[in-house]
Amino acid sequence: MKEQLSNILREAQQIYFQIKNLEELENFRIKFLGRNGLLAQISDSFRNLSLEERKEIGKYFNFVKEEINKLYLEKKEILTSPQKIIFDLSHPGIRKDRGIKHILTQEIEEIKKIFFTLGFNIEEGREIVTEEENFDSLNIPPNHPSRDLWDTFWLNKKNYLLRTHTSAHQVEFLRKYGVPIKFTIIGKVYRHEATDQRHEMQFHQIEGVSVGEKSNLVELKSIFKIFFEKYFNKKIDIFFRTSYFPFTEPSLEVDINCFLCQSKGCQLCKKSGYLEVAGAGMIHPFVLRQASINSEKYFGYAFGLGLERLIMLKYDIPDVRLFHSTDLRFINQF
Ligand code: FA5
Repeated sequence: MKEQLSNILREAQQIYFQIKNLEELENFRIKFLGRNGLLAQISDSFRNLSLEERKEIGKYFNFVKEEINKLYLEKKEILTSPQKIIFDLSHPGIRKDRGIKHILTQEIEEIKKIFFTLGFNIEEGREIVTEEENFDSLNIPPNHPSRDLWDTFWLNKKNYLLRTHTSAHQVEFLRKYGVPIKFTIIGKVYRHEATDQRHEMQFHQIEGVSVGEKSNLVELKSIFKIFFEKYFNKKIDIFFRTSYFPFTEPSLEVDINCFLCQSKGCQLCKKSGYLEVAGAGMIHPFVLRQASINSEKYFGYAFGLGLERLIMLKYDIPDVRLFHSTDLRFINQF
């Protein structure tokens, strides 16, 4: 009888794996656990056993019945609970959206690669700098308007601020590396100003610095030319305008044709037909001296590119504020 019972249990375990729906499950229940099922039939024959035998076989009977009942309840839960359907390999999958790198991160990686191939070390600096680093070391006098509350985010700790430009690290890395040297600093900068289509309070800059005995403006212009052609993957008209920065002499501003109006003049380019993408120039001897570099022997050029403006030109993005919006329709395009 014990053998009969173990055969019943084995059969129930085999059928368990073939049950696909509730109707098959009900047949399972009737066959094994029903009033006239296999277990009920076998229990009828207990009458012919002695008390001792009945005790022993009764224990095993209860064990088998309990096991089959467990199988029944387990399958019932699988068939009635929706989560368990994931075990059905024929069931269509649930589509999950995958995250992507933000366009700013993608382009920073691309730009780092280009400058690396042009021989520049890649640095990041810090977003919190001292007044000395951001202004004094760059020949920006104490009464200069850029130190004003309206341009700079000052921190509570005296003399500390959120860097307003990546130039804040020029002297630091010149001191660290010595000359000759070429490096870039890529990262976020902050300006306390009103935002519009071209201006954000928080944006990214790419600073380039090169100091050597022969660094000159012609090399600076070729670096721009090569960089823009590699970055935009086409020939680009670049316009150099004379300008003024206290830490460069001579100073330049660099413009590129406005993509939105094809240089006809629109709101984005303030009707000029061009977009300013960088400030640049030959490093002022004052700055070289701050880094203990002999300014009679060594010359340097530096530039600061606005990353968001470059990406706007590359992908025809009409408003800089879109970069920090959480609009997935914008973010998922790239
Ligand atoms: C500077 O920040 C200088 N430090 C650049 C420099 C470096 C000059 C080395 C000489 C030598 P400027 O404030 O013009 O310069 O900013 C540089 C670029 O950052 C601009 O050409 C523009 O592309 C971008 N930019 C400036 N302000 C904003 C803003 N509010 N939002 C987005 N991009 C901006």
